[in-house]
Amino acid sequence: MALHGLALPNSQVVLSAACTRPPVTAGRPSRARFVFSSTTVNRKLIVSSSSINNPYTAAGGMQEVAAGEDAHELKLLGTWRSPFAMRVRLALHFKGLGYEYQEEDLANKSDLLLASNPVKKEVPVLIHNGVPICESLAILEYIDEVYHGIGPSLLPADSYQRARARFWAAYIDNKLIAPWWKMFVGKTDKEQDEGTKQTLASVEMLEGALRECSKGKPFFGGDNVGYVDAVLGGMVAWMQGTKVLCGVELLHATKTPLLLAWMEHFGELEPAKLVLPDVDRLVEFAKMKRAQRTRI
Ligand SMILES: N[C@@H](CCC(=O)N[C@@H](CS)C(=O)NCC(=O)O)C(=O)O
Repeated sequence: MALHGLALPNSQVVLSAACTRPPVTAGRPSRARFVFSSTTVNRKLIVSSSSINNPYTAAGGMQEVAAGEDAHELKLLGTWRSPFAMRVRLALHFKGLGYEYQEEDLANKSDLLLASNPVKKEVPVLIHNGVPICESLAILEYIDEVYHGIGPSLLPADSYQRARARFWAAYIDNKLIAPWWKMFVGKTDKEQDEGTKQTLASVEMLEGALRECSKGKPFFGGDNVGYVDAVLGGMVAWMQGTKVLCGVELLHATKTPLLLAWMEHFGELEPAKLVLPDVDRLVEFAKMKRAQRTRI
């Protein structure tokens, strides 16, 4: 089997290959474009450097994605410090999918971002073969569906477990990130105190969620990272910077031992090492934004 490598931004490599096994189709938006011959198909093998030694992707990180030249074009618009963009990047790496990354300047948004997300004008936006998908949780579900069978599934197969994972993902957005933000930039001491109380209560609640979902395994997804891990994973660097930024210790060896261990295991994953920003850099940036009273 001949492989031809092509370097992409973000330390990714696209390999083209000719082989004879049945094609792995990549879901609705792309499927219509593919024409497969019954015996031999051209397809692209997408390898992201993060997944080569990543136990969370099958076949050593090399994934057959689709046939056809334009079968798999993923471009992500994000910012390095956005927990919402980070969770999408993490999920793409967990699944071993190559993508092009475009860093946005939120003070001077690109025409592509404005055209791709005209309603909210926010990152992240994932552009799949020219079609934009907005909202981080919707993006995670999209890639899990479209690339079903490619890399590990993010959401559980069981409907009840899936509903539960979605519940905790929404909880992280509404009950952890929203009050965290209040704690960080609340206009009054009262507002900041309320944010702190809510954030700490939510962290304890998430400790219980992790206990239930993981069943003694390291991740919300069990042995492997899944949807909730990616969603909370986007907040890891922010949580680590919280003590310096807000004077609040979020995790405790006695109150939240499972989350502490989760954070350690999570940080050891190759995708996390690639995607999560340096905490000191994040803290300096956040302090500067807070002093300027401008949005992060
Ligand atoms: N609910 C959205 C939140 C996205 C969001 O808040 N993005 C911020 C960056 S962290 C943004 O793009 N803000 C636009 C701006 O500041 O103008 C999601 O999950 O994708």
